[in-house]
Amino acid sequence: MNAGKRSGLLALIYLLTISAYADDGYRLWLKYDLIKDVAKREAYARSAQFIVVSGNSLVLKTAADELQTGLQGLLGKTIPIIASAGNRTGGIVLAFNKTPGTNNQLVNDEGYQITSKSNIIVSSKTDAGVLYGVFALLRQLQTTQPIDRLSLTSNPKIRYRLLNHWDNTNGTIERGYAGGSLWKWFELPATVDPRYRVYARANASLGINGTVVNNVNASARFLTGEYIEKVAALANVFRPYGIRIYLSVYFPAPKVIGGLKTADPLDPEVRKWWADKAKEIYTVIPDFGGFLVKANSEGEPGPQDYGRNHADGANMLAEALAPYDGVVMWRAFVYKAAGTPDRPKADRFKAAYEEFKHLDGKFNKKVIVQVKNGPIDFQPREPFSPLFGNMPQTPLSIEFQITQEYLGHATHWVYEAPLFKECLDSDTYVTGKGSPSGAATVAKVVDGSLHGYGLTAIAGVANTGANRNWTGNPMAQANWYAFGRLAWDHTLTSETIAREWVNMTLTKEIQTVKTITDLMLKSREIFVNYNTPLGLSTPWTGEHFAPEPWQNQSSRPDWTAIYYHRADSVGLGFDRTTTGSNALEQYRPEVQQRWSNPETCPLPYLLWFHHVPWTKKLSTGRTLWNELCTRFYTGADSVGWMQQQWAQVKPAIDPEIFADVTGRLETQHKEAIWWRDAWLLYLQQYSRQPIPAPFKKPERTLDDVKRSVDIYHLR
Ligand code: BDP
Repeated sequence: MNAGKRSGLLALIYLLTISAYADDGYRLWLKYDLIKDVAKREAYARSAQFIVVSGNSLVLKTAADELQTGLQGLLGKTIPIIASAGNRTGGIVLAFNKTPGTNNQLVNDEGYQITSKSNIIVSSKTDAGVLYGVFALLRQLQTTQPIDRLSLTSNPKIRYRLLNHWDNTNGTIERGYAGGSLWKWFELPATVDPRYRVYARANASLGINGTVVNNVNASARFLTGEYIEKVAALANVFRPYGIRIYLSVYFPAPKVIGGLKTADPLDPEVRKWWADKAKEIYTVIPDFGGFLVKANSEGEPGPQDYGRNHADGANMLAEALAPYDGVVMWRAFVYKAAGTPDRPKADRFKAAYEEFKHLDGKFNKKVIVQVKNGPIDFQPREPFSPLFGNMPQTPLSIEFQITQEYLGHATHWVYEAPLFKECLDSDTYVTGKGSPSGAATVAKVVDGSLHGYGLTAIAGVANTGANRNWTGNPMAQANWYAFGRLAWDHTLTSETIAREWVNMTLTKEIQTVKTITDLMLKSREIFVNYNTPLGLSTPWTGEHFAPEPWQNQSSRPDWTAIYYHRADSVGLGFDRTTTGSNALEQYRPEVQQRWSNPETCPLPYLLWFHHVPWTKKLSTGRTLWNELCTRFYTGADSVGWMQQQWAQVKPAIDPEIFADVTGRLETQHKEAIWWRDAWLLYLQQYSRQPIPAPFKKPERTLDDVKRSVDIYHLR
């Protein structure tokens, strides 16, 4: 074979190989593969013959480049960026206009408008808005929507839309299941991994405009000059994408790295230390976003160590930021000595409200209090935190967890949009200043419309890691995507978001999109059924993975399993009514009324609020025990159904992704049965009831399952 023929053959083999293994997930939803339908492609091309950028800024340049990159892939040709459209039509104009009075349909700075007449015009008051508009336009093409008669206006409902990374200096992640940290602290600032830019693009495509790069259990090192330089190098990469950097801070930093004797927030030297630190940061990162703080929580120090309260601590930091455009996000994830003998009615559920409610109105105007979606800790299902609606004078941000700490880590396929939506759409029954129409939902607290908060924020604990595909489980990319889309617009439905994501990431084949969307929409309920049905929870200490409802030893009562489920010979569940901890009193009377009565309490929340007898008949017609068995069994069986459904999508899915998910589902099925068996065999000791027909009793014994969990814990 001559050299020419041989190289031709090699090229062919190469092409075949890459087309068979083309998708390693790295490109996320920004694939921009060539649109296969020629007619469609040509129609798009007629409306996208050139790009004009009117205005000049770093972010605007990004917008034009992103548009050009996207179109290059989708249309298969380079669309020129030209100085002015003149009389030409059939192009895309990016217009950023700060003049008041123009774009007056745009209610806030980052909103955008897309109209198509003779040209497609993407306009906004700010360059960031244009960038978001560009990604929205590309999304139209990626999901094969028409672009010739566009009239779109979209505004983010929440101002600060952040990812929170729980990443450490040594490259580990507090709760990461997709490899180590994305940030290579040892190499920064001199070496800047190109991947940081890909990360920024992905976030900007969703409208995420901020990122906290380090763990809330923060190392003081992040505030040293050495680390500020590293963080500044990341900020330089994120800036062109409209993303600001924030840092989690270690409250006693003035002592630990500043050499002061105290970190008392009322001490003048401490205050000066923070003011100087802020100045040092803003000198190198002029658009620094601010501080996130976990204080007096789970052993982290804080203002209470000096007899001060959360507001004293937060306000000190806010004052340090006063000269700058930065904010303090002070977390309300606190729980102290719940359930100790001297506080028999104490309940971890009530802790955040007890510590924060009375501070309403006492925070500096630059402070946002960041509240987890539920009162405990990112459980597969929790009622909304009673703080929402109860701090009318304090901007509250909502913190969701994208990383699957309690949702089966990287082996379980759980699409989280329904979880986020369930909380955002919950009615607090609070009446507010603006009294917006409809229910006073958690979303309306968070987006500021209920109480008229000026600062509004939402945070998602990131699920990204150094794995090539970013999230370990390829399906978990959808959770990053869904968080970002909902942060922009919480009225989007879980289904719309799922469809978009599948179309852009996996396939456009109609039946397959349907099948996968359906799987996604059902996945969270399936998980809840085999993991924590009817309002069970598993926030005990450890990795938050293995099932151990028997766990009863820990340094604190609220770090045991038995604290939460309270199984005994009578029944199961935590009584939070007046006969128990009365946590329900923290909600509005309308909520209390519904949830305090076991007959009207929705079944998904039942055991959150009631200790229910095993033989009690539920609204399903089954006894509590039989209902539990039904849910655990159907939940685990449903993973079998997921496997079957997934098998059908093979022809329309990239082989690498198909194989990856197939493998994970197999593991998920085994683990679902493990959880089911662990819970039911353990609870059966108390219920003394048989596993009802048609379910077959577990093949293992309680001792077997306990042993397997012990082995799981071996290092
Ligand atoms: C819990 C995690 C723990 C975090 C904590 C937090 O188990 O690792 O530090 O939340 O949010 O869910 O601070």
